[in-house]
Amino acid sequence: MNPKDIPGTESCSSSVFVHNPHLEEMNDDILYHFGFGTRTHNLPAMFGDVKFVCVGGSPWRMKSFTEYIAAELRLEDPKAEYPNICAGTDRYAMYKVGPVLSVSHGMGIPSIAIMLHELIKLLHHACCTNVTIFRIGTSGGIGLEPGTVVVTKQSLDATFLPKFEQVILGKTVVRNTDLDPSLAEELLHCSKELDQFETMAGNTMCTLDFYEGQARLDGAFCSYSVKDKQEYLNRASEAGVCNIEMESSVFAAMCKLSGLRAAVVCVTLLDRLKGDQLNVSPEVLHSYQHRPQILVGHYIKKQLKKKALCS
Ligand code: R2B
Ligand code: URA
Repeated sequence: MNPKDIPGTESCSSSVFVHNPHLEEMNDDILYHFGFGTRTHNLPAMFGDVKFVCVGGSPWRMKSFTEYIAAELRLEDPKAEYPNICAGTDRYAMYKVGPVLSVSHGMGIPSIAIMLHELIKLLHHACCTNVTIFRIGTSGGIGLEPGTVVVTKQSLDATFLPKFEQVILGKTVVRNTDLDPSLAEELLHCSKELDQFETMAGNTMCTLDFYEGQARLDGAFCSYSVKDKQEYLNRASEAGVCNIEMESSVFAAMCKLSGLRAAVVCVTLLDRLKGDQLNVSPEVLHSYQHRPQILVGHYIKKQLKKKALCS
């Protein structure tokens, strides 16, 4: 459905692109996993002012990001509870404060891909323009002090190639995983201004699994030796991989297709050259997980300040 067909949005045009001629022929588009529809929800009224989207694995973390950014931007309402906008479904959670939308995506490529299809259509139907999107998350580091924040230069697959492959109609389609280099640069600049924790730029390996897919020795199954594992992680390191997670490749590919300026900011929870098990205390884990939020929060605050000065 064209946003122009929604009553009251005749002059609307979005800079978030969908590439699907079939949408034009639909008179309703149900965003099933969010619990919205273009006929039942006035998406431009609900989301038209969104300029920043922050996505991350856990619903709890995305709610806490919303509370944090509300306080940072002084948009908090003491009475506000920040309800989950997707209350009709428990697949994903979504929160909004001012121009900042925060959405959970679950774990792994299939889960984030479904969410991104619907998010991109939502932003398009809502006539959003100039949207910047961030994935904030956790990862395993390679040779880094736990707690280090990595801003992704390039997302690589488990063979260290910068691509995301998807089988469509029985054929493998290869998409590139470029992220916005200037946005990554600006985030690194923000980290220097903050000077609160180690932040670096590096490649991020995106895998299909947390255990064997990331060369762990502690899964239910393991058919390789300690030496095989070390050799694989050393090869990853030689390919510039600084951290390993499970969503960046499809995130980069889909954001690029839709014209969204995108960055991936993940904190490392452990050094994979030293071990596999995550045994940090809940308090330390909590403080590490907050770091990408602090960095992205600082960036958003700066951008909004700049915009206010210009207007
Ligand atoms: C990081 O952490 C999760 C696995 O524990 C996964 O979603 C990821 O990318
Ligand atoms: N998330 C991952 O995908 N891997 C880790 O080692 C830690 C968090």
